[in-house]
Amino acid sequence: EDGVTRASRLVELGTKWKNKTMSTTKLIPSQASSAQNIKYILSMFPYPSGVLHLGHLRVYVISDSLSRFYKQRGYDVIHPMGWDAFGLPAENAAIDRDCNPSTWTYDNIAKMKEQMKNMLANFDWDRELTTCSKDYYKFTQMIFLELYKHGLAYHKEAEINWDPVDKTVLANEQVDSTGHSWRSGALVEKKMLKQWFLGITKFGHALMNDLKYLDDWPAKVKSMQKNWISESKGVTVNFNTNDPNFKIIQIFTTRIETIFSVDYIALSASHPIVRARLQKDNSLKLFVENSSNLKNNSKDGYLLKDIEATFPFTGKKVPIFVAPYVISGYGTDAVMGVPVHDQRDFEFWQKNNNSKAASLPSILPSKVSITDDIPLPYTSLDGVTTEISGNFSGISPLVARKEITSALVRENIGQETVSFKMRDWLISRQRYWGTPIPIIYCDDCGPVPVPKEDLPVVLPQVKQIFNKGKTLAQLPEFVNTVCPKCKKHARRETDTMDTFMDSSWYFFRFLDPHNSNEPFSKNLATNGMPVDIYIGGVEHAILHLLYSRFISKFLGSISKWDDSEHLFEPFKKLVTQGMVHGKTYMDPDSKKYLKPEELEQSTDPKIPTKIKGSDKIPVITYTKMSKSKYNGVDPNKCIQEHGPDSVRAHILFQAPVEEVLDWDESKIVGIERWLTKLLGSVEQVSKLGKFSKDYELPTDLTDYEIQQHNKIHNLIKSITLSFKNFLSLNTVVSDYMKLTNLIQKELELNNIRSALLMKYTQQLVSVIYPIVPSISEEATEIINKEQGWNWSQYEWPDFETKLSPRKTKFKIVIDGKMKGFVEKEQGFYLQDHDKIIKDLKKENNIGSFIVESKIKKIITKHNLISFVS
Ligand code: ANZ
Ligand code: ZN
Repeated sequence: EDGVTRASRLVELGTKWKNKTMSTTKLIPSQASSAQNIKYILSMFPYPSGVLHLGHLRVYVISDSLSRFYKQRGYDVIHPMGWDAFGLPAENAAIDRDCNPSTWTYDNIAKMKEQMKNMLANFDWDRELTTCSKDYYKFTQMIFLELYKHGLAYHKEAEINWDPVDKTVLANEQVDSTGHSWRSGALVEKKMLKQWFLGITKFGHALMNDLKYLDDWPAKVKSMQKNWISESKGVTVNFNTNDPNFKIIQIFTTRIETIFSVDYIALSASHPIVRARLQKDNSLKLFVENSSNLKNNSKDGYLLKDIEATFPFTGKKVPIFVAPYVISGYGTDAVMGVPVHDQRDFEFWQKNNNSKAASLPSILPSKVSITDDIPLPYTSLDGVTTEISGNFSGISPLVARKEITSALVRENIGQETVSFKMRDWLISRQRYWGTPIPIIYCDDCGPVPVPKEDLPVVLPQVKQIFNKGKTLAQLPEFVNTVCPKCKKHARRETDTMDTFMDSSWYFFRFLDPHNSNEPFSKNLATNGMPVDIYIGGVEHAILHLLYSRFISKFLGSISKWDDSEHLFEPFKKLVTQGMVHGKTYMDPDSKKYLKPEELEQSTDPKIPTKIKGSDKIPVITYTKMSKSKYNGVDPNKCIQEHGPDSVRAHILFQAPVEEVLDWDESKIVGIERWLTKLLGSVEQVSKLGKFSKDYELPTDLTDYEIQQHNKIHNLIKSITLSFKNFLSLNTVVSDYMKLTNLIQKELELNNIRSALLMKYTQQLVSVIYPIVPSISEEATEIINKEQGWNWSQYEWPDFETKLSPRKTKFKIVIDGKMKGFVEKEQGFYLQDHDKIIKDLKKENNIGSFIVESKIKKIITKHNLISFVS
């Protein structure tokens, strides 16, 4: 057979059936389906970069296959697609190419939409949304105003992460552990700026706690979220100060039992006392500016010489430092330093207070005396409290923790609290291409929210983008406005929102995409949410998923949607698909990566690839696709060469959904052969005669037919369960192949009646629809043409329970000698010989006579099995 014609037919079929969709009940708002019957299947929507890459392809093949499957099973499937269209790449492209970000974005959307259609992804295009369209961002602004109304959006001066390359502020989540920007890779600087924050920490407990209900989320993602949120149970304690403007410093500690050993207080650069002093104290200002570029593991400190702190319990006085190791925005921005019990505090004290000895420990191992020489700091919780601890000495540290806390609460100088590592979400971005923050600044009224009826605050079209990131601020017609309250002259906020805000609620909008009054109707959201299956990259394990959970919970808390358990979790099942790795060739000597043109590839798969002009065999590995490794694959080209269904089946067949996929295009030939064979078999079976479209399984099946029926229906069962329960789509494809082989074999053997074979063929054509839709459509057309039917393959076949076959006695003969009888199902002798041997070896009376290695031939009849060696 000719590989090229084979492939080109598959390509043609892709084009032929490209726009064929299977309609289900349209979930238009007026005829909302009942919640039980809705399956909401969602792929993470892409950034419209203009090119679909293999990662996209993999996600959309998964979601498209699932959505087709559930449609066949009778669900009202929601399978929408949209565009996460605001963000820096558009802005940078506009600067580079001197065009408008909007033009660039919408061009890319058009391109990507076409590519999605080419891969036969069947999205609900009537639900399409684009976050940069004002029909969408109007409601992003409305949700911001809801947050504002509920005290969850606030304007605050804070130490923020500044990306010097992208010239914008970053959320903490966007800075990696080495202090670099997730996007530009630049070393992030600290700056003080007045910014808009969203109060995600108010939902910290629910975000943490409810993870335990997400049974269908990967454990890895849940633990990443846990680590990110990181709930710490502790105590806040008020220390008095002699600062004339601040009477109290509140510290947060998780080790209150060590408080009797406190030696100093340390403040972060954001602490109000520090803020207040910055203007007057130049050397402090210098210290803060310099240390802003230091990491949090710096041991530097700045002593505030004119003030000190007093622990009201004991009257103990301690110095106050400003220290970069105190993280801005965590806890209370103030810590009590306990050098004898904490490593960081120990090092800080050594560096900043050499002359003065640290306090004695308040906890020590049980057998040790306070004057003994033990290595410090003593960080363990084992032991007993020492006499330093006054009324609380001689008890276990955990008991002391409880008792000291109660005493502080009683005296009104302390309180139990939880702090989260997760900080409030900084959403201000000093960039143009984003949702304008709907706030107006008035000299008299302060920040005033834009009234709902004035939304959207439209992002003005601009001719030029300023690389300094201040584009909106330079547009007087945008900036100047009137105060909604007092009608005096006022200025608009010129920052835009983090694009993660746009994507934190888009799954609600998909349920009611044309609503022009509100983001979505409560009824439709309640019916459609949560998303049943959400598919996307594990790179979103923290940011996007956490923000989406937060906004969903917030919208639930203000009654914008409902769910019976009141968890307000947006995504029931989360599937994180693995990466696609490309085939990488390396010169074994120079260790250089080789370009395709440096290789000599044979069309014969048995001949290995060589390095051109030599006999050297390159080292082949699979690695993350990148330009520098010359291992990138363009899915569009692949589809043009092999047809969409070959690529779809290949991508699913090569690896389980959650695992890394090593992209080896040479293996696609196997898929092409299978699909071609499948169509050939369908054609042949359809030509066996004229049959009834709704042929019922007859009652007089022969044993052989029963046996084959069971084989076929076990495969259909396995396919159904793989889709439904395990999402093991690679086994679905291998079951498809087995089914095809079975049918082809029966065609050759002619052992089952043709009407039955036709029926199985129809069932095969139905179950392949989710993954190879154009092949399924074509096969249906072939059948209908030959049979003169108008049959539709969309209904999913039931798998019937195994009919129990009658038993019969087989005579077992080995090399002409009778060894005994075995009772088996009548069809036993028809099975694979390997299976027969395996089963017979288990039989007590004859098993020991059968020596596999000696067997040359097996003769099987309806009552006899004879081995020849
Ligand atoms: C006194 C103390 C004694 C502490 C001791 C620890 C050990 P986690 O679990 O991370 O929440 N801390 C509080 N606020 C901080 C901030 N903004 N930046 C840096 N550190 C801060 O740890 C809480 C502990 O980290 C707190 O308990 C506090 O130091 C410090 F033997 O208080 B501890
Ligand atoms: Zn005003």
